[in-house]
Amino acid sequence: MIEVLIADITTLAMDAIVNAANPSLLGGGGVDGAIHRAAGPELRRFNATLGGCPTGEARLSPGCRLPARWVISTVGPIWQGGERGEADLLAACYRNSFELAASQGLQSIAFPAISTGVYGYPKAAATHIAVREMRAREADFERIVACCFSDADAVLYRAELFG
Ligand code: AR6
Repeated sequence: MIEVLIADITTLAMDAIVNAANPSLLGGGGVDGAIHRAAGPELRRFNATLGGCPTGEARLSPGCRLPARWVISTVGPIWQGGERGEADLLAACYRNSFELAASQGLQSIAFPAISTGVYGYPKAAATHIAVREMRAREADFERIVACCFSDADAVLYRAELFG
């Protein structure tokens, strides 16, 4: 089942929450900053052992002090106008995150709107890709949550899902 929630993703008690990280995996602003603050310094210490993550890929970390059991960090593309493979890279973020979760036997996973903040991906186009990739894995998970940080984002997700 795919659900749209308006929430701070750090509050969600899921098997995994996905982080919209940067390639260092060592923290940053936006949802990445919020997740590192809520998880505590253990997350940064663990991630320092991972050796970074290229754009489009995903890495698994323990949830540390979060209510979520695991953090899946993925690195979205920086929007550069749309001709630099951004759509495929964004889809890869969702696919690789789902693949990692499935390989661990996880049943519930929440995603933020990857790349749509600091990385500048146009929200409607990103939502279309996110929902398409969620639908592709809907049968494999008990709960898939699109965790929106604003009412406006939730309107986009609901339109894409139910409109
Ligand atoms: N819970 C859920 N969603 C949130 C939260 C939160 N606590 N905080 C922000 N969002 P962004 P990006 C939403 O900028 O575009 C970081 O510095 C936000 O409203 O966090 O992939 C990293 O280190 C937006 O809809 O991620 C990278 O350098 C969405 O999360 C860079 O930003 C994504 O916005 C990644 O940029």
